[in-house]
Amino acid sequence: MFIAEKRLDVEQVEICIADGDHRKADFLAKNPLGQVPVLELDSGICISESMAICRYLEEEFPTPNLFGRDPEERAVIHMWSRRAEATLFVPAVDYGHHSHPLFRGQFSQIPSYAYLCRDSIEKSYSLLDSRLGSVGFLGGDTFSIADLIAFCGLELARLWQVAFAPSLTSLALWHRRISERPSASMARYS
Ligand SMILES: N[C@@H](CCC(=O)N[C@@H](CS)C(=O)NCC(=O)O)C(=O)O
Repeated sequence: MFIAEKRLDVEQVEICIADGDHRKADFLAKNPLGQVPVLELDSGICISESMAICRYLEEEFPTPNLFGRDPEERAVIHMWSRRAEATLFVPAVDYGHHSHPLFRGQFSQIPSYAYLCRDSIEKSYSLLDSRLGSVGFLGGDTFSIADLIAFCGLELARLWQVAFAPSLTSLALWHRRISERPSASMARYS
């Protein structure tokens, strides 16, 4: 989604996790953690960790700006990015891992932890709704990495059937607006 927002033409190589491509020696040489995504530079350096990749691309290709244009804007965007990640994105990942039959063989599922994750997601929806009652985007007046993280977290939560309540009208309007961005097709599950 970040690459699409930047309108960059980046060669993509698919790694099939179901076939275990991410555990093969050639991929582990690029990322010893055996996880996607990895950005392989022309220099041969491999960058993994999504936020490290996004920050690198932001510096190399500053327009459109997605991390903030001055210290104040950068701080506000960082604050909302961290909130979106900690209260929505990570709990959405963990909720799936600890509740969905798909992951039963892979994780020692802890139902009480899944419950806490669900609670965090629902509280996050309210937090975001109240923020979006006074601004168009989480970081202020333009789309930023904070919206991207929140949107991806929300889409993942929706995949696990943890939808937001229709009464959260500011969140619903924001969600519709972000869904209409061409880049959103990269993050939507439904
Ligand atoms: N902290 C990493 C997490 C990456 C991650 O969890 N990747 C998942 C797919 S979205 C993966 O490769 N899972 C395979 C595995 O962990 O075996 C990041 O932000 O990029």
